[in-house]
Amino acid sequence: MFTRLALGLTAALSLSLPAAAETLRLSHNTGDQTTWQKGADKFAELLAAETGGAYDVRVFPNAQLSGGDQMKQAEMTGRGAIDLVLTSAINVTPLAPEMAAFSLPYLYPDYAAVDRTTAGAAGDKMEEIMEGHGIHVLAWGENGFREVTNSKRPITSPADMAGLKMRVAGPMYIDVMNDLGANPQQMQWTETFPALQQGVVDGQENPIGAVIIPQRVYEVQKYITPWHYSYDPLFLGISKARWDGFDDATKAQFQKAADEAMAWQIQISRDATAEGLEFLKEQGMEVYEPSAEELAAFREATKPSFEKWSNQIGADIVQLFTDEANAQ
Ligand code: X2X
Repeated sequence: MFTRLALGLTAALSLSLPAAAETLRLSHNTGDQTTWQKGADKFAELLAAETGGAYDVRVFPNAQLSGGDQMKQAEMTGRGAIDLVLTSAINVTPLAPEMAAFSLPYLYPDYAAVDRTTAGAAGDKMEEIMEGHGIHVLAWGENGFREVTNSKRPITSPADMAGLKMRVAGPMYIDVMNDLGANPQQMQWTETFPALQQGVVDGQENPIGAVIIPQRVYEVQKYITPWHYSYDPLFLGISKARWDGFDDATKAQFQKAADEAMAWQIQISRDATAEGLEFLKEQGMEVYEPSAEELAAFREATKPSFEKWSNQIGADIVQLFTDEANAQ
């Protein structure tokens, strides 16, 4: 009796339990309320649905898997220590300096120009370069146009940047801030909020919808100028070793989940940005919206770093980007 019951129970259990899901670890380097996190969660959800639960994507925020080092995630993914990464272009420039092309100062007039680039030859070229570093890019997402905030004064012209202690993420932004007369320092994003709070730095720059609002930067910053000086895309990448091990059907499932999740992530980032300035005003921030002439002055001031980084990236690649950015 007991044996029959036990056997019956075992059979019922084995029928009701799906085959063990394979766990994949996904790293990103912002907090758990950002549109990065939401995009990663959406990918996990869509992939589970696509594959009938065969893959369980676990999302790790704040660059936990790389000891808090946001620049190290891509390299770890390239050698298979991390399965999936969702990060922005500027974070992979130590590995692939060409990725700085996306973020050259004042490259893009608008979102349409951005979308032509990621969908076109420039995006293809970057995917090929990342593949060479062991990362298969599944889809492009959005961090966004990076806007400047600080605790000292409204920024209306390059002269207002003089001497401001600015936290930046990556090497190109050090040069751009130097062009503007600021005093830049590279710092992990996870360390930036307390640094702003304690006055270790005066300001920072990040996209409104994807980062500034969900990470509550308005609590420690008074002034924001939407100067659109640099665009930063996200990409969802998978370790090439793992990707190459999938059959075609599995690849198609990953591709579909990634395309849908990142298209959605771009949309929620743009929506949050569009409503963002009003929200930031309500939170007590002072917004300065520069005129076309004022924007031209920032663009003019940042030309030396555009030139310097164009040389580093290579003329052919920069040409691919400028062609698509300026196409009609
Ligand atoms: O560190 C930043 O500023 C962030 C979150 O935007 C990036 O990852 C580049």
